Amino acid sequence: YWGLETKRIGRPIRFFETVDSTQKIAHELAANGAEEGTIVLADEQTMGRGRLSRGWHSKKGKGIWMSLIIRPDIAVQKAPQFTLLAAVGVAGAIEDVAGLSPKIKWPNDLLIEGKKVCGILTEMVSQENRVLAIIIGIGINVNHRPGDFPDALKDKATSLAIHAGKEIPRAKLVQSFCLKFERLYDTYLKAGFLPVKTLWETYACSIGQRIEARMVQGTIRGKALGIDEEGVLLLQDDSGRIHHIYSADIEIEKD
Ligand code: BT5
Repeated sequence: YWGLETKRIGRPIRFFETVDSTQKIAHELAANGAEEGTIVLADEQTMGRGRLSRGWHSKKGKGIWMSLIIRPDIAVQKAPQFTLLAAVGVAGAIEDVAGLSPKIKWPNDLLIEGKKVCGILTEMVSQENRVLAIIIGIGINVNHRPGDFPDALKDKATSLAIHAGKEIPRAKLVQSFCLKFERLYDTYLKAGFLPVKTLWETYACSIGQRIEARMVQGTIRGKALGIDEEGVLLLQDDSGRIHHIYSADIEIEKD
């Protein structure tokens, strides 16, 4: 029905018209033994969430609101790498299906012309430092027109249709994402994060630039040097000191 060419990813896809959050449902399924590759997909979310209990605007019929369950046997510290892996998968699917060139802003945003078109939320269930399940929430603004966004998002959000000048078939995007993600994931399981990192770098927009990293502990300004072999952001402040950033909101400074 979904026309998938994958072996595991998107098998099955559990589709709902309206849910509070696909992330919440995926957590429940994962706790009840859902198999790796299961996707929860919804046409509308009434309580879509971002990081740090922020909201995610998920208008009915306009986007892809989905959560993917995977079960790699890895240490918990590696789980954030899946935000980067998923971002590469989404970027590739957008190129293929919409013919657009999105940029990835570390760690979890995809941008088109500086505006957010996709956000990713990676959460996990673990036991004794090992991952039991990773739940990757992905929100892609697909067929919104400018007026479909609430006022608070008008200046910072965009959709694929706005840039492509036409509606984009959502099922094709899901298919393409599943295939790309499965290939990346297989590569990751065989060869580790390095090949994913190399691909990620071809899409990255914040590297080499002056940025501001806002964290719970405070803000650091400096130059983004790149990511290390674990996916951690390296930020050099004006005194030359290099900070390892595990999670933050990044603002690219305009010159
Ligand atoms: C994210 O958080 O970007 C992660 C978003 C993950 C959403 C997916 S949808 C399927 C799954 N189920 C869920 O419930 N969630 C996941 P963060 O980096 O914290 O960004 C959140 C911020 O992005 C908000 O505070 C807004 O400023 C902005 N925002 C909200 N909705 C948006 C939208 N549709 N498009 C662009 N920006 C948005």
